[in-house]
Amino acid sequence: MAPLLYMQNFSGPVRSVLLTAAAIGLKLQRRVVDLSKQEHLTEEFLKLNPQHTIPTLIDNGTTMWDSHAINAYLVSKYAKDDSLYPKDLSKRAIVDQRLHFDSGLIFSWLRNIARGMKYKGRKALTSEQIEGLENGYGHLNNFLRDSKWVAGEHVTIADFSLIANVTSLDFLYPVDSQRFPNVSAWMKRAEELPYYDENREGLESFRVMFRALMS
Ligand SMILES: N[C@@H](CCC(=O)N[C@@H](CS)C(=O)NCC(=O)O)C(=O)O
Repeated sequence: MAPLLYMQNFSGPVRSVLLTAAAIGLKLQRRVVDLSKQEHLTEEFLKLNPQHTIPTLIDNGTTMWDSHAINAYLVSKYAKDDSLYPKDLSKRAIVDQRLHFDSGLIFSWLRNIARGMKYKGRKALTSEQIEGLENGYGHLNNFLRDSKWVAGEHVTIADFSLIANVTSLDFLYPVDSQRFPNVSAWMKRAEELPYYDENREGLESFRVMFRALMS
């Protein structure tokens, strides 16, 4: 049976899993968990994931969450080769560093900004948030200085995590193509991936949601 993904596609972490599955040609069963209806806080969902986050995946009786862990698992188990998550330890270390950069910095600012808008009624970014994003965009621009993708010449799951979250952030605080040209070029490059629609559709839902919150 195909792995079951609990999801809502406005979420960047969810979109990174959709990109990974599409890239390896894996069909997922999709079950929407509507955060606005607090479906992630039901007893049933909390039994699966007490941290109540999406994406959450069930495969063969194993439940897991955190998009980065899910993506590494899916590639290791289902991909026909290891290019998206190399087995070579030196290459993998770079991919892992970028994944942690996404978790610890990029997504962490996205979550901070999104929660401020959803729960505190903020309509714009604070100066601290802008500083955090400028720092994040700057590091990403450096990672992309000598390579097409964030961890080298091949697309990896680190690109999927970062592209999903950076395209969301780009709506909230646009990436300045003069100051961060490598990031802008990488975002355009990602749009050419044959499975990029997996990001596009949910990104549009994200934009609709946050356009309303910011107006
Ligand atoms: N690091 C996690 C973050 C997951 C996350 O925070 N997802 C958000 C939606 S974008 C969520 O489920 N929020 C509901 C909550 O935290 O209660 C991942 O990459 O999967």
